[in-house]
Amino acid sequence: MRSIFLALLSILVLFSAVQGITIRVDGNFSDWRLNTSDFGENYNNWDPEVPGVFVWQEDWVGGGGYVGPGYGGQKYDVEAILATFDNDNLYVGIATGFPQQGYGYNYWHDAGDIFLDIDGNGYWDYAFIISNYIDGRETRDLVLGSLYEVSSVKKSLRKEADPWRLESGSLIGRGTLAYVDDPEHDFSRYFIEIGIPLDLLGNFSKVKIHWTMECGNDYGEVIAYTPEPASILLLGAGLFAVGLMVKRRKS
Ligand SMILES: [Ca+2]
Ligand SMILES: [Ca+2]
Ligand SMILES: [Ca+2]
Ligand SMILES: [Ca+2]
Repeated sequence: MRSIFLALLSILVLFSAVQGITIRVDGNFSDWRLNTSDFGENYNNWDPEVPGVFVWQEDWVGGGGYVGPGYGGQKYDVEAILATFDNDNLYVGIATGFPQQGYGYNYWHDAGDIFLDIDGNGYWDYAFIISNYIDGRETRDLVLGSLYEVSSVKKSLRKEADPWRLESGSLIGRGTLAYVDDPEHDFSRYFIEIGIPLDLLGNFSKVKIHWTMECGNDYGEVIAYTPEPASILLLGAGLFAVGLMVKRRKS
């Protein structure tokens, strides 16, 4: 009996390790296990090193305000993109110096949509709307915090940073959105968090996530892998082990 109990316990432990963390879409990254109150303007480590959390980070500003591929300093810095899943949602967290209403002086630059390339095959399937501002005014007529299937995209001012925004597409459904000015720092930093119901996305094994702003001065991309296959494998292996032990005890 004891060995069966231990086997079941190990399945539970493996299962909970795969399940990862619980995200609240509130514009605070403590649920990603990051303590950002200690963070400076640049060179922070945005990787919480949590299994099932996928991280891209590039938090620096070079000479003359270079953020690569363009210039603009901290205001244009895309610092990190994090992604993870629970049973029902894909969550994305973005840290950036770029505000929801956009930024500029001679030429106003608007925030981009979060693009999803399902299975990472080079086609941008979906756009998630996180800003309805055009030239600093909230006049864009899309449903904020919602997922659109992409028909065509708008390009940024830099080819390598494309795509920037949805040009035309159809509304698929609602998700959740927070785009929050970091209350703990004087320099420009915003936390974007979104949740997209997996029901809206269908079945897939990985998704490439992309975000930039109109000028394309900086952009980020991360690939997130769905946890289901790993969980099922582990569960299958665990059940097989229990089955062997039960069989052994009977014989
Ligand atoms: Ca949060
Ligand atoms: Ca930075
Ligand atoms: Ca860059
Ligand atoms: Ca950057």
